[in-house]
Amino acid sequence: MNFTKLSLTLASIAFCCVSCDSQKSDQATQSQGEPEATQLPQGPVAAPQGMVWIPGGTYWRGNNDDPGNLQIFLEGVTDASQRRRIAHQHFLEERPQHQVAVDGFFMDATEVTNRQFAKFTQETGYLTQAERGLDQKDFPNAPADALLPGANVYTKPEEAVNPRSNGNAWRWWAYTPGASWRHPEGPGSSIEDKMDHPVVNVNYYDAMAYAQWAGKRLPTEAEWERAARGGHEKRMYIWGSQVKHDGKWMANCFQGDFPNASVADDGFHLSAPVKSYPANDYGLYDMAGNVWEICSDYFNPRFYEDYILNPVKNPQGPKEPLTQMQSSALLNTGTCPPAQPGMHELSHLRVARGGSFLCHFSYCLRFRPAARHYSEPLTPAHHTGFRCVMDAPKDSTNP
Ligand SMILES: [Ca+2]
Ligand SMILES: [Ca+2]
Repeated sequence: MNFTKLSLTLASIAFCCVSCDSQKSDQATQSQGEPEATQLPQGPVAAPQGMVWIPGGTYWRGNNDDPGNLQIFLEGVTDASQRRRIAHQHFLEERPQHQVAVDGFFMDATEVTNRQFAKFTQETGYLTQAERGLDQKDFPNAPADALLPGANVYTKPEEAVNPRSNGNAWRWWAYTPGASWRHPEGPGSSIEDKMDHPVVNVNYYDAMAYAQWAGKRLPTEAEWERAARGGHEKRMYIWGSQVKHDGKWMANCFQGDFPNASVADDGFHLSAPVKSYPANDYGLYDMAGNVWEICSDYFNPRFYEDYILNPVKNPQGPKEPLTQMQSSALLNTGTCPPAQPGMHELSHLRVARGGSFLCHFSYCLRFRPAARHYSEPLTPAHHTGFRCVMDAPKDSTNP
């Protein structure tokens, strides 16, 4: 990988959206919704501590419809062909909606928290990608300061930007040496008062290491969406058809002028403690928003178009990885350039689901169960974490 590519990748941490500090504001807060255990689906054996049972079955995955913000992307665009292109590509990665079947499994009720991740590192001495930095041997053309330990941190733009204008994408991200799960916003920040917040600034390999230690695994994206929907077919949002429910925010996302000014009508500028919002009908918290959740699949924005030609139960995702440049080309042109020789596995995109505290209705409207995006292992980010799943015992009857 040459420096140009590394710079591009480091500068272009995927996703969306924003904030300021993660102190709870004095704005409206959500009531907590502790589901009654007796109302939740029952698995073949008792659920491990902190996990809930996700029943297997066939469900509708994906979404064919405008989630409600297409008109915002079309504002000021008069050229008919450009309007058609924008409409076609609007959340194209979620189409076509199709049926998919998965077996039942146990899933963490919450995102993995700093408290849980700290126990893992205390017992194993594990250092995350963001703490280790990059190896010059893997990126021989990169300057030393591009290899420093660190992560991508949301940084409020100095001048207001329109995120939908060409050239503005990701201008609210800064590669921040010293940022890690222990220092979410960089040197000087800490998790001292955030032990029940989701761990962030971790990548796919960090998540895999934690899962192995915990005797669990990462979910496939088919499992993740099955779980997020809570048994409700074809809903735009976990809680229904509207972005808010009964006038309340049901997830930690971004309100205000994205990415320039957060007002935190939902109570939080950055991450929130897990369980700050109501659970879904499977007893899962924060499947919408708070932090993105890394899944086990490689990411391909056109994967569903291939999958429907050869559907299988318990799909594991694409066989071949894509880099960010390949994924963008595939999404924009429908063709995928060949992989660059020597691209490191840290450049292989993995699926991320659920959106984050930086997702705004006008831009990255991805705190929806069908929404798909990616996490690049090379660039851990402070709006991305994960949760784990566990299979039912092999000798049990999978209900
Ligand atoms: Ca928020
Ligand atoms: Ca989440």
